[in-house]
Amino acid sequence: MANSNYTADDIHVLQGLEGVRKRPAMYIGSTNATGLHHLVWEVVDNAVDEALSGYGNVITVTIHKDGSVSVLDEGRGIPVGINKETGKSAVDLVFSELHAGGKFNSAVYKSAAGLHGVGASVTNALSEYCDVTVFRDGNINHIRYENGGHLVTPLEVTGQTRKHGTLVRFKPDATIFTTVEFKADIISSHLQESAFLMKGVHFVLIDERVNTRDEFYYQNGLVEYINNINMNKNHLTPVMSFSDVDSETNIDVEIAMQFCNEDYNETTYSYVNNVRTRDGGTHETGFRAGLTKAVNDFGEQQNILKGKKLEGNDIREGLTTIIALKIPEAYLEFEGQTKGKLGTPQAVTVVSNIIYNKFSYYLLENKELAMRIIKKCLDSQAARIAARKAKEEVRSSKKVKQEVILSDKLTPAQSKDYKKNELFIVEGDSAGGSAKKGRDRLHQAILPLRGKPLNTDSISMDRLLHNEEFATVINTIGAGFGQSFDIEDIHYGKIIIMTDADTDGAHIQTLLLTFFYHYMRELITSGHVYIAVPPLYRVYKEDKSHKVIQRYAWSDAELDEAKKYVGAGYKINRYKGLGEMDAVQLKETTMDPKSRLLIQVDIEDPFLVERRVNVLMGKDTSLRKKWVEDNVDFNEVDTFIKEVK
Ligand code: TSJ
Repeated sequence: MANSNYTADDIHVLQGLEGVRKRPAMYIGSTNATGLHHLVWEVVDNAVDEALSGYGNVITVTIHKDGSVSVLDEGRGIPVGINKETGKSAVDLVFSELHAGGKFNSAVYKSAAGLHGVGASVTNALSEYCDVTVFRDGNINHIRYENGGHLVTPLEVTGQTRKHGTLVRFKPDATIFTTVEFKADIISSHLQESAFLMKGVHFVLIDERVNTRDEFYYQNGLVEYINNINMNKNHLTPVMSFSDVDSETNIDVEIAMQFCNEDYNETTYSYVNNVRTRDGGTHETGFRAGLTKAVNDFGEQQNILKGKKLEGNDIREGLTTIIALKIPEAYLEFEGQTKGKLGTPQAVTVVSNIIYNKFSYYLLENKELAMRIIKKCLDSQAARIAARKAKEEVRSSKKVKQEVILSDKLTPAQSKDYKKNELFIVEGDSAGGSAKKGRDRLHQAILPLRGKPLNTDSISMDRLLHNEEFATVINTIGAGFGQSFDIEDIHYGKIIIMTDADTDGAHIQTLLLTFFYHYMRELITSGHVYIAVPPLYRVYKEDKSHKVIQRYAWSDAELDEAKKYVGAGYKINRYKGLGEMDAVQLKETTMDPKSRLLIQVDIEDPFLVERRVNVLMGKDTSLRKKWVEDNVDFNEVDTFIKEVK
């Protein structure tokens, strides 16, 4: 528990906020939509820490009409006492000194804010205003900053109250960010993730712009997390959950997992002290070791393995796992550039022993279920061995690799230098025609799609293979799919999805991405999938000698620039679809590597992707319609997608 002998002197004064404004990306990663939302996480994380220490179980985030966000908790309230060294109040230090917050947080398990957080002062530094109200010891205390953290209303008691807690409201500085529009979807996803990890805490999101209120509260934490991820899947087992605390290190382990049919992927999310470890680490290593041993030992005891040990991969096919650890500060170690990987060596044995002991017991207690799991593992093993054998035969027989029969819809590239080749999957035949004419014949191939592709989120393999459109995509890419997908065999270095910049186009993108996500996940994770971004406008005029002056624009801001560049007497084409561009225009704006805009698809946030796949692709169509209406905005780079190339 947090010690309450806190004195304001414990805060060490670090440095001012000017540096944050000079180099915002150093503190929040970027100044795009992702960076913008970081401002919210910095504040929310502090409220979450207070709840983790056992104070307050409701956290309310409100998006206001003026573009500000407020966060309210029901904790003890940030201390307001004066620090002798600086003469400043503790709350003032939290907002005016870098990293001040973590310095006086003495919780046993250092969590979100204390671990990698940069602190609420960064949010203050990047805000137009930041208004703080602390309800504490019967008083309402208020302090306010404006213009990047300048104190405008010093701390004062403005009234009496019986409440306790902290309310922080801030408005991001529009001169710093490329967008200052908060997305309810992104905030909601973050709050839901926190709610899954902190059972018993209510997370409320109010969006005053559209008058909505969502609440996330889970009594069964990780079990409900898995139910949520797997809601559209065919379940082989119920969600199984295991937890224990290691007596030597006090490392607290919670694991929930579920096997699904017709899913060839392994999905694992791991957390340490409520912070996602996106690059895994020692806890995941321990989990894999313990799981593999438990299943093999059980199989051997039951005499069903026939001497062939199961590999980890055979076991984890179709398995979804959440691993959540709480590690005391003394044992905490992180690795990697972004500190996303757990390094704590003790976590290997701790997690491995817990999953081995508990899951072994579970298998013995649930024999019928255990047999179903083993059967699935044996099926995966058989498929893996068959695939390996087939490959070796192809290699050893020295036969020239059989040419795949390519669809007549495909306009292939001439080069056999696969890494340099690009496959454009194009919406509609007419755009396909222009793309065919405008392409670089040597390295660019065109595959037009007719209509909407099939939603592959909840269909059987068999139906997938009977779908001509996807069968063609699989064949063209040339590396198999599902279990037998092999990234080494892909025939294109870049797979580029090219659709109209409208809702239908967005839907087609999502359908294709869902397909890749389920059946060729490595294609996405290793960075081979891109989305082409066609321009929204062409501004042009002919000068006296009939020479055309023109410029394309991808946003309204660029449109203004383009008008200035072309000068008086300009005309504007507003492109509603790819079909409105001729081959030359399509080439120079969207296909030519020298001038096009591509976005690389990156699952940086698998949680968000999973959630979107569920909402967008699931059975509930009303959810999908609402989401598309709320979120599809082509003037902005969406978060499904990252990193502009
Ligand atoms: F940091 C912040 F401004 F972003 C922020 C902090 C925002 C919000 C919404 C809440 C909080 C916050 C901080 N809520 N609760 C606290 N708790 C403390 O700062 C606190 C209170 C009492 C004691 C103590 O030892 O008596 C210690 C701490 C760290």
